[in-house]
Amino acid sequence: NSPDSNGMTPELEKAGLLNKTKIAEGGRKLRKNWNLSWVVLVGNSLMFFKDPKTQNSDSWKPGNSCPESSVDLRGAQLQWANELSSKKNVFKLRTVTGNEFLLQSDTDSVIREWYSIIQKVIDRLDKE
Ligand code: I3S
Repeated sequence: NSPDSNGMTPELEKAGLLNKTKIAEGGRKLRKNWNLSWVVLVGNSLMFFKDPKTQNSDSWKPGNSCPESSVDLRGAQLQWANELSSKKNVFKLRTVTGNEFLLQSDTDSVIREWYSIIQKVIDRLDKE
């Protein structure tokens, strides 16, 4: 049951700090630039904020500061990608539009929770 499609406010699923780098834009490879990002999963979207002031669970709501970027998870692909970095606990998220992000945390449980909740959203959207 999608909270987006019936006009209801989507629910906050998860928010937290992760290391992030974008590695491709529209299928074109980009140079890595790792940054700490405040990541918010709401409804079908994964949003990235860089302003530390936005690091609370209301940061995604209207009237608060805009995300640096936002990813539509519909049709997205998720995979562990430790071969793509010297860092541990790295996964890659690829959008239908060919944007690719690496997300990373030094804490095993943190990165596993993010992987599993993002995969759950992707699976839910695949079934719609
Ligand atoms: O996959 P790469 O190219 O070895 O990634 C590293 C580089 O992007 C490096 O930046 P410069 O080559 O622009 O100096 C970054 O500082 C590293 O963090 C990148 O590698 P890791 O293994 O951290 O993803």
